[in-house]
Amino acid sequence: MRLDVLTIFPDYLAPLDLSLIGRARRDGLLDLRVHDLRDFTHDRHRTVDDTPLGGGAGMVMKPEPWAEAFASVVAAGRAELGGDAEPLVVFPNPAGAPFAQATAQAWSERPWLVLACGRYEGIDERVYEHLADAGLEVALASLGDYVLNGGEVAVLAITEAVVRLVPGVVGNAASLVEESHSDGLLEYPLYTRPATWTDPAGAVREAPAILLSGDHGKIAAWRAERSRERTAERRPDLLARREAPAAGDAPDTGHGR
Ligand code: JB8
Repeated sequence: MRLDVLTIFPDYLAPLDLSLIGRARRDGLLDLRVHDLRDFTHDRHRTVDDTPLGGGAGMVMKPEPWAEAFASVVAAGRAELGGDAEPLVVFPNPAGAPFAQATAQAWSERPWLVLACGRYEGIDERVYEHLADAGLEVALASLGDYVLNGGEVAVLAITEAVVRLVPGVVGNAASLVEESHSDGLLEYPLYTRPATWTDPAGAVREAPAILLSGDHGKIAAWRAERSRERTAERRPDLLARREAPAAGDAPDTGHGR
């Protein structure tokens, strides 16, 4: 998978050299390029922002550096990936569509994402219009109903959620099937040794005996029950959605618990 990130803070993306994503890059499963938006300016001060037309607080990102950056990054990607490759252009945006596990799954199956990090109060609206008119597929994605200072932290989260679903990136593919949200429910509780643990306050805490029974059918049924119970308690919205999926929800996987 090819990922291009556009940002005025390239150093913010340094964690993508580490851990699972870093290994995916070294293994050739991920070709990640980080570009400094200021390299697409032409003035002495490398200006990317200006005051909002119509007035208001803060600054707005100017359209010209964005248009030049996209022209450069999209041309380079097309040349390197081959003639028919087209990117999905993703803008983290608190006014975007909710980014969920189903989004991560769908995007992990794409050959090429361009992730564009806004800053200040946001980007001149004409940039989105220009990209759509140029025939590019554009998605605005929100991590949740809160506001960050810019798109970089969202791009870190989106990249991790997407790249770990690329085949070969996570060593044990079975762990991707069992985790929270893979089937629209929260994961069951996990335990490891010691089966009897005395906590620092002196309380003796037993792991559920059924997990030591060796009866895999019973263990699966117990976990399914805990999964439902926990989802009903913490995320009733997820259970409601499984009963009556809304337009735009993830399709039923057919292996729900
Ligand atoms: C300026 O909360 B966010 C987000 C916030 C932003 C920009 C982009 C994304 C640009 N503020 O996802």
